Amino acid sequence: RVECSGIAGLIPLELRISQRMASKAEAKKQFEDVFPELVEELLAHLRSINMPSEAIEWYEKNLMHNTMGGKLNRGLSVVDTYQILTGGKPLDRETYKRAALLGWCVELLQAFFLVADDIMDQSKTRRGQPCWYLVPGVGNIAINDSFMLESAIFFLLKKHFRQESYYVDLLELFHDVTFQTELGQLLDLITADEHVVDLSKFSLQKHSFIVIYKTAFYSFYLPVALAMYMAGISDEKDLKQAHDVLIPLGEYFQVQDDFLDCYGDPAVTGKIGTDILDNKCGWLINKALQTASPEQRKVLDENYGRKDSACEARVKAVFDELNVKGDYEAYEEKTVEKLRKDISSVDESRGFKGQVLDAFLGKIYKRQK
Ligand code: GPP
Ligand code: MG
Ligand code: MG
Ligand code: MG
Repeated sequence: RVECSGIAGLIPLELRISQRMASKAEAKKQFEDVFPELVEELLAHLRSINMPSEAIEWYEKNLMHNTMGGKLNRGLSVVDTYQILTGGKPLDRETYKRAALLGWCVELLQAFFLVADDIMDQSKTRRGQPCWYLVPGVGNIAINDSFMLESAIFFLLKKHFRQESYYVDLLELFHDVTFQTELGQLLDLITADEHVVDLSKFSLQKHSFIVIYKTAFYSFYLPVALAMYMAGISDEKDLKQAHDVLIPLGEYFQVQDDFLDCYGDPAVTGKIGTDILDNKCGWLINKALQTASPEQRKVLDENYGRKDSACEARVKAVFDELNVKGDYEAYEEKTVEKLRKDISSVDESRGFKGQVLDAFLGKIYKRQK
């Protein structure tokens, strides 16, 4: 929102926007600066058990290649949420580092999922670089590397949060959310048979389950719930208020991901879409199935999920004929309107704040990457 009155009104709009961008980049830089210290703690542990140096170097590369280089929205939102919940003032150095550590644990969880997901989806690039399993010399070792990214979370939590009354809550949260994500990934994978294409297995209802479980819990609910535990604003009722907006928000985010898989610019998203080739039960194919004529349905049946770029192009042509892009734009507007309404009715009497949810919505509305 651009304010037009008061002192802000005297500063030219372009300058205010560039200041906001600068502070966003600074916030990211400040957050990034915490990571090398955490890597050092992990490597120091390996040294302490006399792990040979080649293994220590390998773990360092795994951590750096797979955890850095993304948007870091999930991790940053732990810090942002904590700051909003504690009154909005800048955090002192120690408090900042603890909130950032929890943020990095979300990023490590994400790194663990993405390394494994790229193997399962046979993706080629991630964040503009080759997927980890495709880096020469890595191959199947990437499977163990993904486990080691997950273990880093529990090592760091134990080291820094073991004495806190909410330590068990943090552990349970990471375990529950990981299980939820795996349940979503399971349905995502078994609905996308590699050899048998059967579009009658797809539905928007199944899609909704897949995306809520594989994405919404870990990307949206987890960062906010972590910050809420740390801030001591973790009444059941407030966790539920956060959950009830963040899950639909996460569902909307993954619909965007499905849209960008087909219509995004790889130079901007950093990844090349594979959903049509992979026979995925994505949002676009489900929308197309709702309105396809018998002829268009035949083209979809014969070309969806085939590992062939000519088949992929035929599917995209049907998507264009059916204007699924227009359906997506209408979905986006309708969904955002409903989310704004739900956020405005949040009960703030116990300290939880609707602003936390607004900040998320602001970050993803009309995103291109
Ligand atoms: C995103 O799906 C979902 C995940 C990254 C969760 C993976 C879960 C595991 C238990 C491994 P996606 O395949 O659409 O993401 P992207 O488009 O980034 O590959
Ligand atoms: Mg996947
Ligand atoms: Mg994938
Ligand atoms: Mg995707």
